[in-house]
Amino acid sequence: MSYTEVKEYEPLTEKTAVTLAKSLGLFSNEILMCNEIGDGNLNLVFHIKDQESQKGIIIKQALPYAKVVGESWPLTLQRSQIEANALKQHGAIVPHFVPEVFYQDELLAITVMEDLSYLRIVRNGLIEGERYPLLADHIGEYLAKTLFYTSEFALPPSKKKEFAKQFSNPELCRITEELVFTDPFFDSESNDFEEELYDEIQSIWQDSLLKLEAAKLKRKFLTEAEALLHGDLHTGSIFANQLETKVIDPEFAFYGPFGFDVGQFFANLIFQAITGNEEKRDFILQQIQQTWKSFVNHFTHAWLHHNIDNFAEVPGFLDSILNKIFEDSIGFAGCELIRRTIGLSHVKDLEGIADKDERIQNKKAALTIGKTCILEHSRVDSIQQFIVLLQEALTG
Ligand code: SR1
Ligand code: MG
Repeated sequence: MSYTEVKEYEPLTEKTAVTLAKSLGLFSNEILMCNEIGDGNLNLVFHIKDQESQKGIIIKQALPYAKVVGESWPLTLQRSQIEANALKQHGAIVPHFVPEVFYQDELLAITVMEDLSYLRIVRNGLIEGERYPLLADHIGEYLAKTLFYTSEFALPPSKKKEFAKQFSNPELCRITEELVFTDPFFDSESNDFEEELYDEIQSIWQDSLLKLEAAKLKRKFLTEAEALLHGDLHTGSIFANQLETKVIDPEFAFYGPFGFDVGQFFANLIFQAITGNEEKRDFILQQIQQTWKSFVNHFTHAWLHHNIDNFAEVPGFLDSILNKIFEDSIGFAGCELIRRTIGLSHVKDLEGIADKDERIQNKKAALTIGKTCILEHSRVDSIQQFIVLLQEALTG
C-alpha cells in the first residue's frame, strides 16, 4: 500500500518514513538512509537521504502529546497543519529564509520539507564558538518582512482577519501563555530550577511591580493580533552557515504582537552574551544591535513602498509603531530569559555549563537581566540605550 493512502494516524518509524518518502516519488533510488533526529520538545523528525545522489528530505511528524513531558500532556495534531501553512505563508514573503514544503498530510500530521542538514542549528553553533556574520541582517529582514506583510499595513483588514482565523492556535498559545507568561512568576508545578536559585526566584514571586509589567506583557500576547508570528523564534529554530539563514518550526504560529518574535530572538542571543567571554559578549551585543537596525531598515522600506493604510504618511505614525515594537520586544525578551532559566524547557546555553557554581552564576545573571528587561522595557528609548543597559547588567 502507498503510505499516502493510510487512513489512520500512527507515529512513523524509520522504516515507514522511508516507505512514505518512496510513495511520494521524491527519490529515484531504492536504497534510502533514514535517521530520526528530533531533539526538540514536541515532534518526530526523520532525515531521509539517498547516499548516491546526496539528495535528502526532512519528514516532520507531530506526536499527539508533548514529547518533553510524555503522553500525560496531550497536544493537538492540528499544529502540523499550522506549521506547514505558516512555512508556506512566510515562505511566500521571504522564500530565501524558509525551507520549501514539498508535501503535507493532515491525517498523519506530517510535513515533508527541504533538507537543511548542510546548515547548523544556530544555538549549537554559537555555543561552540561559531560566528554567523549575516545572521543579524537576515533575521532582521525575516522579522520585518514576515511581520509587516501579514499585518493590516499590507493586507486589507478582511484578509488579515481571514488569516488570523486560519492561524488560530489555542493549544500552542496556551503553552506560551502558561510557560512563558504565567508559571515562572508563581510557585507553579511546571517550574524547574536548582535550589541554589531559590532566593532569586522568591524575589521574583514577591515583586509586585515586576508581576504588574509581566501581566501587561501577557495581556499583549493574549489580545494584540498584529501579525502572523513564528511564535517560537529561539536560536534552536534557526539554521545557518556563513552565507545562509533558514527559520524552521513555526508550529506556534498565530496572530500576535509584532514584538514577540523579535524579543524571543533577542533573549536567546542574550544567553550567549551571558555565558560568553568579553569578546563574545561584545560580538553578541553587536548582533543584537544589527538585528534591530536591519529590522528598522526593512520595515521602513516596506512601510514607504507597500503600506495600504490611509494614515501611512502621517508624520510620526511609523516611528510610533517602531517604538512600540521595540519596547514590547524588550519586555518579551525579559519573559523569555526568565522562563528558559526557571520554567519548563531550558536552554543548552545554560544547562550545558558543567560546573555547577558557574552555571548558577550564569542563571542568576539571566534572571537579573530578565527582570531588568521587564521592568525597564517601556523606558528604553533606543537600541543604543538597550545595549548600554545590557552592558551594565553583564559587567555589573
Ligand atoms: C511543552 S513545549 C515547551 C517549549 O518548547 C517549545 O520550543 C516552546 O518554546 C515551548 O514553550
Ligand atoms: Mg520548536
